[in-house]
Amino acid sequence: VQYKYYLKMKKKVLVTGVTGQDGPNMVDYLLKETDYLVYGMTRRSSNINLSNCESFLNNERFQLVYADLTDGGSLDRLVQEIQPDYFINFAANSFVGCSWDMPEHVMDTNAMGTLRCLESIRRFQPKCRFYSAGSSEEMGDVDYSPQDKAHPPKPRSPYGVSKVASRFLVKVYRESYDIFAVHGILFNHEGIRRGEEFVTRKITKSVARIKCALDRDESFQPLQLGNVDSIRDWSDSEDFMAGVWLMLNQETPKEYILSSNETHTVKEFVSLAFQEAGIPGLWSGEGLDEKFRIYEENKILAEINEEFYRPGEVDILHGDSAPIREELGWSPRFSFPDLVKRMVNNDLEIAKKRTFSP
Ligand code: G4F
Repeated sequence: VQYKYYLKMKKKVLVTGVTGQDGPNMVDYLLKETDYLVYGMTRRSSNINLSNCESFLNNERFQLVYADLTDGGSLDRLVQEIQPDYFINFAANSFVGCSWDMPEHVMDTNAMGTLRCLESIRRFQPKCRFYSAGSSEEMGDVDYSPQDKAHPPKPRSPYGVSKVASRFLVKVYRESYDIFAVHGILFNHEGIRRGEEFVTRKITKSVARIKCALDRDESFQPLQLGNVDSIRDWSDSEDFMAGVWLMLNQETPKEYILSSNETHTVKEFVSLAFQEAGIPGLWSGEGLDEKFRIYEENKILAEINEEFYRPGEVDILHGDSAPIREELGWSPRFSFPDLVKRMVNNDLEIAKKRTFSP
């Protein structure tokens, strides 16, 4: 991996999952807030989508590198070549819903993937600081709210289990080999780089599609959703990057929860997103017959489709991020309405461009 001479002495950060959401947000954060060299890792595939990487692909302190969490040899090679000072693992199969369809793949990528990263560090770069992306899905069938670090792991999905396994692997490697490894527990975090299978982006994309159709007096398919009573603690992913970096830069490895400390239902997200696009609506009906209609009109904007229910649901996630706010001074910039507004406006821009370009 070639860099200009004057860049060679700088510290190096390896960030995996660079084509996803958190990976590129972390790269943006590091290029802005540090003078380090940043290596963004992605898998080799015949059709790599780099659309989330446009802001830094040409930055002279950034380098795209290839390896795969399911291939330990490729990680070993990368760690030996780069000799990173920090290894931030955001790569994962992160869609909870799909973890029932391909549980082995999820365990292999997420849990065994963490193990492979830790093994590479242990053997080739033991002084490297490692970040493992934990999840509020580890809380699962919650005992109390808000959930803090002491909440027992009670995962409800193969995805949740994979993250609990990662958490304990990190602990074991820290205690057995004195590796600086932290496993931050991040509650839901979204944004304009969010994948379309996650509920927030699915909603904001549909809002943009429906808004364009209404503006042109065209018909449209309502947004189809599963469990709209689900309660989540949503933040903007960009805000979490500073928190992750703080966790990695303490004297001793200590883990924290990152969350907004407030909760909203999927229904509330839907209402606010349509309202943000200038389409106020109302929920009515119950269960599978519940619908979201344009206010004082009969047009259906969103409805329930059983297909999107999960075999096991986490009904409520509500994080307690007081410790990182009080001890490390972390605080978010974006509120829940800010998040919804940013995502809706971004998708409206995209939809308008698509509609009017030749
Ligand atoms: O957006 P979601 O798919 O996110 P989920 O399952 O909460 O997981 C996300 O957050 C975790 C942290 O808590 C991360 F670890 C994980 O990687 C991911 O980023 O679903 C949110 C809620 C669920 O309760 C789901 O059942 O929305 C509900 N929902 C209702 N209708 C739907 C839909 N979810 C999706 N994806 N699609 C629907 O149509």
